[in-house]
Amino acid sequence: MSNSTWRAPFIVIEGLDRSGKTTQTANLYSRLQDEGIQTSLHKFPDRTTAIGQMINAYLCSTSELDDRAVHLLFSANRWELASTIEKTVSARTPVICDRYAFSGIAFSAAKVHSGNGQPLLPFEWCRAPDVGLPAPDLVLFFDITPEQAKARGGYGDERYEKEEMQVRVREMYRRIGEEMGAGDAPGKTKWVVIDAGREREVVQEEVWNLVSPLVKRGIEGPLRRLWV
Ligand code: 2DT
Repeated sequence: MSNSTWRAPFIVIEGLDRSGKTTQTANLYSRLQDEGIQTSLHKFPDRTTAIGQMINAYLCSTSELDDRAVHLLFSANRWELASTIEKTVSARTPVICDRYAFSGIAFSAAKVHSGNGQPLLPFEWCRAPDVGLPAPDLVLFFDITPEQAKARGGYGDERYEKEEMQVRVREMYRRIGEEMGAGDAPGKTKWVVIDAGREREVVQEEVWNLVSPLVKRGIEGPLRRLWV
């Protein structure tokens, strides 16, 4: 990163429950630290803010919220951090987020009416509040089949941790990935599907090989905005 048009990358890790996403994110972070690369790590939902606490109560089922209201809270929880992300990459510190706008769309658009199984919220409606957020340079989507997830010990107790829901979420992620495109065009978000059903070490190496060149080389040009 030699002159002022260079900045650090913004990288997002997305994935299904039981895909090993959180472990892999932690591993990536510590490997970057070991190489002397200071990185800023964020997790969405960020349950520490006032908005995040409302989201947490909803996910733990200690509160009920309208589906649209909670969707907007998830988005607001990202907007709270948007300018920090921008400033951090401009200051040449890489940003890694565990979940981002793609989770926002995938989980909300996967909700269905309990009676007739029809979608509760239109896909485009789900995407609208996140339009204009800082766009990541790279998204790693940790994909795992429902069978593999089950073999890893099943899901937890939070609101969305049910097999039927995870199957629909996976389908939504596939749609989002297709729309983002897998291309490598400069100045475009690169969406990479990681087969997270493999051995942890194998996945770890693939992640490292995708992330480390980006972090070491940096990115030329400003951060872009999602879907504008
Ligand atoms: P974790 O288990 O990773 O803490 O996620 N979710 C997340 C949404 O529904 N919308 C969002 O915008 C985000 C970021 C995914 C908690 C759950 O919250 C879901 C799982």
